[in-house]
Order: sequence, then structure tokens, then C-alpha cells
Amino acid sequence: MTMTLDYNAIKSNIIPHKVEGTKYAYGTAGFRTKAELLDSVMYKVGILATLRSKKLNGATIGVMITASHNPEEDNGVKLVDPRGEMLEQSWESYATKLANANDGDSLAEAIDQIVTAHEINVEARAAVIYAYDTRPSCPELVKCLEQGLTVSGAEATGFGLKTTPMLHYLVRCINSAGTSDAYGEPTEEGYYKKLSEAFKVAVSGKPRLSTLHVDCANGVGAPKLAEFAKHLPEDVLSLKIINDDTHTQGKLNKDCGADFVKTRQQAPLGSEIAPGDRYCSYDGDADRIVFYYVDSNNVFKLLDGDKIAGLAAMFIMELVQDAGIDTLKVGVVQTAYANGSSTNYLTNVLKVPVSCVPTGVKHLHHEAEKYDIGVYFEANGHGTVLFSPEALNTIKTAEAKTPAQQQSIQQLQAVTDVINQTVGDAISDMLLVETILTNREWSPEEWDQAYTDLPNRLVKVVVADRTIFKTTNAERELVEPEGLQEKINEHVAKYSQGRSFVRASGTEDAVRVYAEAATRSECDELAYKVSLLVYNEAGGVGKPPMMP
Ligand code: G16
Repeated sequence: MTMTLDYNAIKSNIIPHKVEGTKYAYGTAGFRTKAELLDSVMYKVGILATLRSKKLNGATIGVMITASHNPEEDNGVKLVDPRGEMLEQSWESYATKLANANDGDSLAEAIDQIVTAHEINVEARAAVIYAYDTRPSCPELVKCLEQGLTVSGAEATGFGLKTTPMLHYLVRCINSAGTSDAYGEPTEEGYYKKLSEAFKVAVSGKPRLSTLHVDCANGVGAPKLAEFAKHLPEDVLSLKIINDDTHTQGKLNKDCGADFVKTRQQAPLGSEIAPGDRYCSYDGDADRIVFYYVDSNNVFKLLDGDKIAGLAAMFIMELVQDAGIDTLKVGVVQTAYANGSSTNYLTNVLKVPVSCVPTGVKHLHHEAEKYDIGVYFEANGHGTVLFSPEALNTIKTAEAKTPAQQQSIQQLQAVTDVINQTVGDAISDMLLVETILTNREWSPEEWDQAYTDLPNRLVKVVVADRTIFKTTNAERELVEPEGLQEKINEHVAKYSQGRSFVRASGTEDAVRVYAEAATRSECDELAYKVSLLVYNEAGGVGKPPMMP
């Protein structure tokens, strides 16, 4: 079936901006702002997804409506490329251009530019699948997206309520079906089966761990994890879900979820954590996870994305060695938010190559693809492990010389299926951690012993215009506002093991200030000083930052 682009329909159905003069930008994870401002953006994203699919000869493109960790009144949308990865970066500027076109003619012109630049055959077929999370604004926005897909002539399939990583999985499955690297059955059920079967193999023969408490941030992870749990008997994985209220307005991510736990460094509302318990928190769309526990003195201890990266790298490196295929090279990718102690552990204890890239899984993912086995995690708990096609083939065809080697090969195979290799996935990452802890027979305390985090703090500062902040060196240094970096450096120099950097968020209207130092009080003071500097020198809005 061929479908041409009907410019008249596209122009006459355009959904105008609700607020004149709004500027949209495709940020760290797509468009993200107040839900009420997004209807016109959804329409344009539908058209862009169609164009992207046409450009890629009808490969299926994904669209996910979610604002992940943001408050409930926000929403957002991101595009997923055919292998389940984030939209190719060179297309982000097109997305921004389309989103800002506010009348039929400028929209048609923006579309024409894309068609010409990419020599898109407008007659080609286009296939798009889409899904959404539990935000109350989703149903309305889905309609706007559908309108854009319809006018641009896509074969569109709605997959309903899904976690973000499930949508990524579905896109990859559909596009790889019938090929030698078919990723799995393209259904929610297929996703559950793949992960649960692999997990059973990965933990076979080992004693079960105690119950894992899972805070689902009152988001889509809650119903989906409950469904997933039906595929694993209690004696394989025992789960207790908390914060699973997806119906009461205002509860999503409120005082709970991965972002809250990571930034506040405290257990979520609704938990009754006690020494000996093992907890984890998902974010609102279940693509991030952090673990935590309290020690015997009831002190809260966080096991964040850096700790997960260290655990995963250690386990996989040992498995590769034990399987007799250590020709496969493992590497780890982090961002500037990685705790200095974690980078030190990876480099000097595990002796694994580490690269640092700007924030956003889209950056980490591509860097991780450079290794045979690339472990990537942001400190906020967003990440996964990528196995190159060659690495997967080596694992699949490895011949064991001993029963022990056979076992390691089998386990490595299971681990590749436990891991959602398209994107960070809270359910899949949870299973990976549980696999490792089960095999090591480790408690969270034992996992935590790898290294001690430097005290750190993340602060949000609201300024009049966050776009004035420009960075370099993987976001570790400011280029603009001019002179600010020098002033930050002067503060940092006063603290032992001090480090601090500032960047504009790509998902929230704020500037993020990160600080770490040798002691809690030094760290808090440094975070405060730099936040105040940003507030005073770069147009702070509202109340000035306070000492924590
Ligand atoms: C998104 C991105 C992450 C990023 C986070 C915060 O996460 O996918 O890679 O770390 O935003 O980004 P920023 O500091 O630019 O606001 P999520 O879970 O919100 O989709």
C-alpha cells in the first residue's frame, strides 16, 4: 500500500499552539512541558514519526507519551527508532522545527525541508506504534497524536498503557521479526515471557533471596509489575509492591519514585523500611531504578545507577572470564553525575575502561555501542547493558571445555535475555540486580561494600532563562554565562575532594547544580555556595537557595 502526503489535510487539521509565542525544544528525552501546552506538539510528532518511517523504508517507529519523573501536570513525548533506540539526534532539530510551526504554511514548509533533505519518497509506506503512561492528560494527547498520524497517512497501531521500555521493546521486536536477530514476540505478554524465562535460568540452583519491596511511584510500573509477577512463582522471586495508586490524582511521583529517592537520599512515602529489608524505586514510566536499604543503625543507604553499573560490570566481567571468552571487552559509560568513588572503583579496582558523556541515555547508548559489552548507567538509575551482535554470537556459539565453563556460558546467555538491550528498563534492571545478588548470595550491604560514595547533592535552581547555560567537556564545565565557571572553580578549590558542575536540565525548567566533597557538611556547603552563585549571577527566580 502506498500513501502520499496530503498537504491539504495536514494544513487544515493543524492544531495551533494553545499559548502564542511558546517555544518548544526537543530536549534530553523529547518534548516535555506542561501537558496543556502539548496538544499541537503531539500532532506534529505524529507527522514526524510518519516521515521518519517513510525515510527508513516503512520500518516501524515508536512514539511514547510520558513525562517520566516529572510532576503529574507535565507530559511529554519521545520518538523511538527502529532498533528500539532513541530518535537519531540529527532529527531532533526537525522535531523542534515542526513543533514550532504554528500555521499551515510554515508547517508544510518545514515538512518539505525534511522531505528534500532526506530525499524521502512521500509515496512510501509508514508504520508507527504508540503507547502512553498513566498521566491523566494522556488520553487527550493521544487523540492529537492520532490526528497527526492519520493526516500524514501512517499505518498506526496503539498499544495502550505501557512502560516506556516496553514500547522500545515492541518497536525492536516488530522490526526484527523474521530476521536472524529477532528480538522477541511483539506483545506485552511476549515481553513478560522473555524476561521471566531468562530470569528463571539465571538464578537456577541458587537459594532465593528475601522479599524485594518495589516502590512504583504510583505510575505505570505498578500495574505492569503486578502483571509481570504472575509469570514468576513466589519461590523464584518474591515481590511486594508499594505506591501503586495510579488513580488518585496528584500521587504520581509525589514524594516517591526513583528521582525522589535519589535526589532526597531518603526512603519514599509509604515505605516502612527496616534493617534487613531490600527496597527499590522505579520512576513514573518505569525506565529508571535505584535500590536502597537501612543499615543496622537505621541509616539510609542508596544503591544508585553507579552502584548498579559497578555490580553489573563486575559480574559480567567475571562471567566472561569464567566462560573462557574474555576476548570480549567490557566498557562502562557514565555522565558527570557519576560519583567520583564509582569512577575510581571502575578504573582502579575493576580496571575497566570508563567514558564520560553528556546527560541523556541517547548519549550513553551510542557510546556503549563502541564496546563488545557496554554497561551504561546514569547515577539517577537510568541504564542498561548492550551486547554487540558479535558478542552475542560469541556467547551463543561458545564451546565449553568444562562443566563450570558450560554453566557460565549458559548464565551469560540468560543474562543477555534478562537485560532489555533497547533502553534502560526498571523491571529488567531489577531482574539483573536480583540475578547477581542471588548468584553471589549477597545482601544489599555486601553489594554496597564495593566502594563508599562521596557525599553528594543535587540542587535545582530556577532562573529566568536556562538556555543561557552552555557547557563543554561532557557538561563538566560552563562556557556561558561567561566567567561563572571561574567563580565555581574558586569555591570548589576550598573543599577536599570537591567537585561541582552546573547545567540546564533538558526535561525541567531549571538549572541543576551537582556537588560532591569529602564530607557531608563540606558537600552541602559547596552545593549551597554554587547554587547561590547561579541564582545571583544568572537571574534566579523565586526564593534564593538555602543551606540544606
Ligand atoms: C530523562 C533522560 C535521562 C536524564 C533525565 C534527566 O530521564 O532520559 O537520560 O538523565 O531525563 O535529564 P535532565 O537532567 O536533562 O533533566 P526520564 O526518566 O525523565 O525520561
